[in-house]
Amino acid sequence: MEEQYLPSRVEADAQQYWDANRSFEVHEDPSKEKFYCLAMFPYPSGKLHMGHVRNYTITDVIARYNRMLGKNVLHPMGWDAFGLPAENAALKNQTAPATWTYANSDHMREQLKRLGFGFDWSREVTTCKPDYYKWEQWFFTRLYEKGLVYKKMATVNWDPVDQTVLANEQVIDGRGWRSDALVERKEIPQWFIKITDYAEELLDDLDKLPHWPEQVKTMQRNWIGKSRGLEMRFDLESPAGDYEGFEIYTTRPDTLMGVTYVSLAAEHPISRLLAEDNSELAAFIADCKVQSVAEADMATMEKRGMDTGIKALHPITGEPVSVWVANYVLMDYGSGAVMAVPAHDQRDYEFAKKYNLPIQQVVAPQNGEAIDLDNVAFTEKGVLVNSGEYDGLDFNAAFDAIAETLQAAKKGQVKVNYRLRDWGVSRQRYWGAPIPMFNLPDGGEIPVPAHKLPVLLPEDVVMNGVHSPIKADPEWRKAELDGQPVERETDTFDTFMESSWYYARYTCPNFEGGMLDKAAADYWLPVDQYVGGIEHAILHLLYSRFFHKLMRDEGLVSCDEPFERLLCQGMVLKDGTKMSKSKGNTVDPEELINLYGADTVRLFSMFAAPPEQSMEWSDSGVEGANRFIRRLWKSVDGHVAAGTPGKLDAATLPDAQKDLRRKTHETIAKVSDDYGRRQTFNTAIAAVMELLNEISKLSDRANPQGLAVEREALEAAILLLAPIIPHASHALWQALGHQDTIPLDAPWPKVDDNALVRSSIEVVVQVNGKVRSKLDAPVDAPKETLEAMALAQDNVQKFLDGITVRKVIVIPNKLVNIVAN
Ligand code: ANZ
Repeated sequence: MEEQYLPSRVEADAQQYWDANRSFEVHEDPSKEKFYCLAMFPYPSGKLHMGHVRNYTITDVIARYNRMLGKNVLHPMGWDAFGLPAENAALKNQTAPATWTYANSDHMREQLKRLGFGFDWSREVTTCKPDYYKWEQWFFTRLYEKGLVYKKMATVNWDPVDQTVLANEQVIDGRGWRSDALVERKEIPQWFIKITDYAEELLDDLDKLPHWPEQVKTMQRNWIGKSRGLEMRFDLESPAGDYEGFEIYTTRPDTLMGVTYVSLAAEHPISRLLAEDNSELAAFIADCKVQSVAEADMATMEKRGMDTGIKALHPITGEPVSVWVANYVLMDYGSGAVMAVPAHDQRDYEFAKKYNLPIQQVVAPQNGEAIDLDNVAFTEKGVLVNSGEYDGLDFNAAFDAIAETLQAAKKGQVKVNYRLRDWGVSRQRYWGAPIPMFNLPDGGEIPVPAHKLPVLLPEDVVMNGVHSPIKADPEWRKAELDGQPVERETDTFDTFMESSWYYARYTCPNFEGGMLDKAAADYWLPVDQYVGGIEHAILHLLYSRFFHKLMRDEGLVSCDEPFERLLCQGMVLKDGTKMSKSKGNTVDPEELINLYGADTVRLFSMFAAPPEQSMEWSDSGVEGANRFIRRLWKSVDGHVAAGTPGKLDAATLPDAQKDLRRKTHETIAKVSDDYGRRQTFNTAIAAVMELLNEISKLSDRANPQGLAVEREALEAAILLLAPIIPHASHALWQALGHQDTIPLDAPWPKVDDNALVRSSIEVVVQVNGKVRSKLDAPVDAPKETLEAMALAQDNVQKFLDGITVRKVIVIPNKLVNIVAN
């Protein structure tokens, strides 16, 4: 072997070997346990950053580890290739988005290869290619036929100068990024997929995911937002037009007797009707339209409203209460109207304070304490007061009693609501998969029939920065169906559509007979280990889970959930802040590879922190990782030069050699647990570092037995590190004479339980509670022996000088404490 560790040569050699032997190409093999390891695929933005390196090192380590356990491991890679950045880059660089995207993915593929990631490149999926999005389009038409897709008016950002829709990212301080015009909200027809039909299952099945981080499941639960409440009717004192009343939805029917007014959403039909002959109200409603409807903004924004002047009747007391229009009531939640209980709801409270509306307490704390309604609402549950016949009831009893009263009066019923909204998938951008719909001359539309799919997106286009090239070109939309002229839809899909099923397509990326090859999908799915950023905790993971259930119901897959185990890796920080281009604190992985080699980069990124915690970048840490590999290299080199090991005869070894063997097997046990159960690769590396220290301390190269023990220790170290530093391991394994196997396919080392048995153990000796000595005692020595050994120690004798031993406490294999005075 080379005496010097030369990473560039070592890495090129190993990569060539893997390439030539197609080491990472896998096929379904029912005789083997499968393991599907997946990293969230990258957007081809130009070049890899350290976040990618960390993400893909984690999956590569897990994939290689499972392969060494004997499993058939699928570890694929591809490109989340559609999206707005390509359009922006196209404008800036005068290239077509496709050209830019393909060039970037070519470059990044080479970078991934240089890092030695064991991807099965024969399965590469590129979502902007027609052989991929064709099936997405086909699936959408299937969903349409099943009634899971519909069209409705929905709001977009409209740039009145450029006459175009803007993505949220293109609205800067309320103005168009290009025109600087004030952006308006405009309603246009858009396509939706009925994810709400699956809300209950998406919620319930979170319980089937014990290996997902609790935090992610909580975020999904909150996003789905299931609540149980009461829908009830408030009649109007006198009808407004055709309206004799309206429904409200509440999760707190126990507060019903504290209602002091009701509020309608600005878009509520009664609000609109009343605005017809109330110009002030009309102006207020128009004003509400420009405000944000984002939930976070709704909570913090100033509560504003207007009294409509009409009255509604309390469903139990019949008392009239005023009807307001309020900016914090959403039209698309519940029924777009709320009963306001200022004493017990903070939004209503702020509103009532502002407009001087009455505040009436109807709930008191369970413990009888007084509440102070001068500054905030009392929003906890408690016992009813000032509520007539319901006084004294707790929340559940009040809920049931009031529900019963209203149900009997046909004025209300129990209702479950979800915060989750249907998924709007229409985008007015160019660089996406065309929505496969034909618009008909009479205004209707039909899905593009399967034989006319894919609806191809032209790649050779010139971007002008204003309109999507397929919208700007009147020819593109022209099509024909059964001899009739029809028009292609020019909107494209939300790019979350592509990322929602790529994991399934990897199981059969070249299948032409359908969206998925059932046999392949059933063999590989679900993904056993998914790894990606926490920023995808909600949308990407929810949409993927939804798509999986849709595909299951289409008969394409058999399991219920796509991702068995989820790991969300932490951020890469530098100087305490997230590494990012905008902060200018990035480190270029490529430069690091040139300096130190890929193995060092991989080792450092796994050593710096456990995978789900953030890791701090440190130059000295990188150098340390590199030094460690060189030290390992030197150990192997010295070992090989020292001669040929004999056959290991464990029984006859001297103690120091037994100790080294024990350390080797303890390390194997620890590292196996760290890789498998704990997924803490940093402590696994630390354990191998310790082993290497022991090797240098205890090795005895003077005789064949000593060499055999050292050989066993070094081989273990190399195999245990093989998933993390695969190139160096590849070379070192060969240097140790393994010409026919490579670490990649070597079996994971096994613990020899006999080697773990200790012949002696360290026992601490205390005099009056202070440590005075340590004994090397035989394992399980009887109490009397330990006591005698302890008392014989020189240092113990010294402290007992002139005093009398009163008592000796012995904890076998651990401690002897001598009490004396
Ligand atoms: C009266 C009440 C009293 C309420 C009280 C809360 C506390 P979740 O749990 O998220 O489902 N609400 C209902 N529809 C609304 C809409 N369209 N826009 C804004 N708010 C709406 O929330 C249900 C609660 O949110 C409902 O219960 C209602 O206020 C409000 F002490 O009714 B509550």
